[in-house]
This record gives sequence, structure tokens and C-alpha cells, in this order.
Amino acid sequence: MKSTKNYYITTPIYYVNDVPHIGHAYTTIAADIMARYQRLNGREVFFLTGTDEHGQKIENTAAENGETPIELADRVVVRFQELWKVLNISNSDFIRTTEQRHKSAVNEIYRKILEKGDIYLGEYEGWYNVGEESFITGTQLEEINKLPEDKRPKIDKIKEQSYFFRLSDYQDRLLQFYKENPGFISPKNRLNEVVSFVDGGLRDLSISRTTFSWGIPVPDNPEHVLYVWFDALTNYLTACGYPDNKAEFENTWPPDLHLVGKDILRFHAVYWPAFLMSAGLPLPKKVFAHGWWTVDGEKMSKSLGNVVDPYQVADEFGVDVFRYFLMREIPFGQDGDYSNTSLVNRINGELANGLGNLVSRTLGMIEKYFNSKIPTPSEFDEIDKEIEKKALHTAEKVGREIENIEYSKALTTIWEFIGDVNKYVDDMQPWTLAKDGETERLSTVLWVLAESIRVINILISPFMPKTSTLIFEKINPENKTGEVTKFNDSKKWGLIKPGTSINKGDNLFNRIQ
Ligand code: ME8
Repeated sequence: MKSTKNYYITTPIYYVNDVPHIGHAYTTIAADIMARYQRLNGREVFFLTGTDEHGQKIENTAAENGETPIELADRVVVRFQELWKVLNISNSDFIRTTEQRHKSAVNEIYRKILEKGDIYLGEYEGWYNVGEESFITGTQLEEINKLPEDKRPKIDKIKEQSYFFRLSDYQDRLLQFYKENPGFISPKNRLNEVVSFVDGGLRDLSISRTTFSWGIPVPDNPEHVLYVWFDALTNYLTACGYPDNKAEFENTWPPDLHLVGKDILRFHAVYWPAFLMSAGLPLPKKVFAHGWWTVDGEKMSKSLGNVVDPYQVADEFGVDVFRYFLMREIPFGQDGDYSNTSLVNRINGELANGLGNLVSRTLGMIEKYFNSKIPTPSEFDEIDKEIEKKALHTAEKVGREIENIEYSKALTTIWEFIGDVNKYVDDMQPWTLAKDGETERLSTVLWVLAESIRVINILISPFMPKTSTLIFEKINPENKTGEVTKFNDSKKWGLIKPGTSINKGDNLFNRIQ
């Protein structure tokens, strides 16, 4: 039995036919935030990401480049792995579907489904979208045909022998499952979409192909390779020890959260639970489908040349700035648009003027008036108690919002508090207190400010881990752990110790002209 202490979160595994862009960074950063948050709450987190390396798309791209599929995968996988290091992604494992451990897991789940009687040999005749690696339904074909010619995805007519999974048998069980577990698919509008898709009737799913060879062979019939989605979804089982490492598997499975883009919700919310039901395995707790980024109002595409390179943004503006912007700019779950103008506005307004200014002026005054030591507060006035109340309220609210995967809301809540604290500085005018020799009052005000920064720093740490460490080192340079360790410490007031040395150091964020 999995202990409630263990938490398992995944990102999609990304195709290696192309290098990573902000869309991939978005999902992976979002998962990282939850992983970090859960760790700060004392959970043992298993955080999985990786690459999807089989299928026709990869085979075609490799052929176009004049390389073998594995050469392509070996070359591109490094771009993902390095990017996750740069972006401070705290994944516990990185899975590649070409690894041996994955083949064992795919073989095992295939056998379980076969034993259940849910696989049969037939013939598939219809259309296939190689770009999306998906079989096209009648309605989808109608929609594609309605698009202007230059906007239509490339589709191939195929007719080949194929193994099928009896998906049609799972329609009722899936509907029942969604009903009994309304939190399984989020946000709610996505749940409704999935329910109406399943309600509309499910056809058996082709799960093997014969017209190309880059994939995992079907056990007992190597003329077929397994459909890339059957292969890819299984990665979530492979990485937690399925099937051989039973102890590890039982400690980790099922996933608490599959974080995906809305483009691949159907695979995760319909096919995947049906495969798992058939194989007799527990189902994931939640699939969350987030929205889609466009760039300056246009779809990101290589042909338009508007693909945003995450390495470049992180390099130019800073990793945490990039993480902050992606999570703040659009409510998680909705679509949004990326633009440098908006990024620069947020850096100047919220980061440099908001958080950066609060930290630098508070620490500057502690340096100047108290020889870089946090002063001892005396009596608290109403206005100080008001800040304490707001801090506690903010911490509770942010915790709830992160748990609900409402990241943009959580950041808004934190920044409202930063605004309140900045206003407190303006109202209290510590520089006037200093000039007037009101040392007791000045001590209290600067202590309240330092304590507020301590709380804020915990709240931002899942989102901006590097900034959080920098602030930690500024307000607590003697504590060698160098980082925030408990989310719950944000829900307490009074933990910052008078007498602690601070180190003002450099500004956290530079304004951009
Ligand atoms: O679909 N906006 O891989 P993939 C937001 N291998 N998110 C975006 C995005 C955008 N413009 N573009 C990509 C696959 N994403 C399969 C997954 S899982 C078992 C197999 C993100 O490389 C988003 O998370 O096409 C989307 O679901 C994913 O990248 C698709 O990545």
C-alpha cells in the first residue's frame, strides 16, 4: 500500500523530433512547482519527466535529417536534460522510452491486457495524423476538411493489419469512473469535454502498426510495432519499478498528478485509464490539462519562425524571472499569449519595484541603522498587527491555491501582500523615525519588515527557488542550510530572530529599459 507520505507527479514525455520550446518548459516548470511545494510539506516526492523516442514521426524526422532514429534521440534528449538543469527542475528520474527497463514494462502491460482478452487482431482502414501520432475519427476528419488548405495537418490514409484494444467495452466503466471521481479530470470544463467525447461512443483502438519499424515490437508478433501512445503512456509505470521492483512500485503507484497540455488530455483521460483498468492496475488520482501558449497572437511554429527558445529567455532575463512570468501571466488551465513586452512590464513592476525594492530597502535600513543586525521589536501597534494578520492569511491562502494548481492566483495573492508591505514602509517612513531618534519604533517596524520578508520568501520558494535561496542568504546568512525547508513556517509569525546578521548584497532584479 502506498503511504500517504508519498507523492508521485509526472509531466508528458516529450517527442525528440524537435528541440524544447516554452510549451515544454511551461508544463515542466508547473510540475516542478508542485513537486517543490509537496516536498516543503514533508512529502516524499517522485517527480518524473522524460522523452518519447519511438514512432513514425521520429522515424520520418530522422530520415529527413539523414540520421538513424536513435542518433536523433541521443542528440535531442540532451537538449531536454540540459534545459531542465538550467531551469532548476527537481525531477527525480528522467525516462527515455528506448531504455530496456521501459521495454520490459510495455511487454508486461501488453500481456496483462492480452490475458484479460482485450486485444484482438483486425484491420485498420482510415486516416492517421503523423504530427500528432493519432488515428483520426470521423468527426475529426470533418473538422480537418473544414480548415483552409494551408492550415490542415498532414494526414495519411492507411490500411493495414493491426492489433486492437477493446476500448468500446470500457465506455460505461469510464463514465462511471468519471462520475465517482469528479476530481479525476481538471479543470472542470475539460472534464465535460471528455465526458461528452466518451458519451458519444468509443471505437476499439488500433494499438499496432506494420508500415514502419521504429517502435517496441508486439510481443509474439514482431512484424508489428506497438502504437507509440501505448508505448509512451506506459512510461509512468516503468519509472516506478513496474513490473519487477514490486516494493518500489507499491510505494509509488498510482500517480497523484499527471500534468499535461490540453492537446493530449484524451490520451491520458480516456485511453490510459482504460488500459489500466484492463491490466487491473489502480488509476491515477488526477489529470490536469493546462492551456496553450501562442506567441504575439500567433501559433508557435517553425515555419513562422516564432518559436520561443527557453534557453534564450532564461539567459537574457534570468531563470526565475522566466518561471515567474510563465506562471503569473495566465491562469493555469487557460490559453495565453507570450510577449516580451508583457515580460518586461512584469519584471519592472512586480519583480524589481515590488519584491526587489522591498528586500533592498528593508535590508538597506537594517544595515544603516542597526549595523546589519535584525533589531529587537518593542510593542506592536495596530498597524503592525494588521501586517501579521495579513501575512498569516496570505500563507494559508497561497497554500490552498497551490494545492488547487491555481498558480497564477497564488502569485497574485503573494504580490498583494508584497504591495501591502511596501505600503507599510511608505506609511511608517522608517527614515523619518531614524531622523527623529525614535529607535524603539524604528526597531519594531524593521523587525516586522524582516519577518514579512521571511514569510514571503517561503511562499515564493516553489516558484522561484534561486531567488528564494538568495533572499534566505540575505536575511539569514549564518544559517548554512541556505534554503527554505518547511512551507508551514510561513503560517507562523515571529520566527525571525533579533540579533541575526543580514547581508544586503546585490539587487535581486534589474530593471529593464
Ligand atoms: O505530445 N503551450 O509530446 P510533445 C503549452 N510525446 N504547452 C505546450 C505547447 C504550447 N504551445 N506546446 C507543447 C507529446 N506543450 C507526447 C506525450 S506523454 C505519455 C506523451 C507541452 O513533445 C504540453 O504539455 O508534443 C503538451 O501536452 C506537450 O508539451 C506535448 O509535447
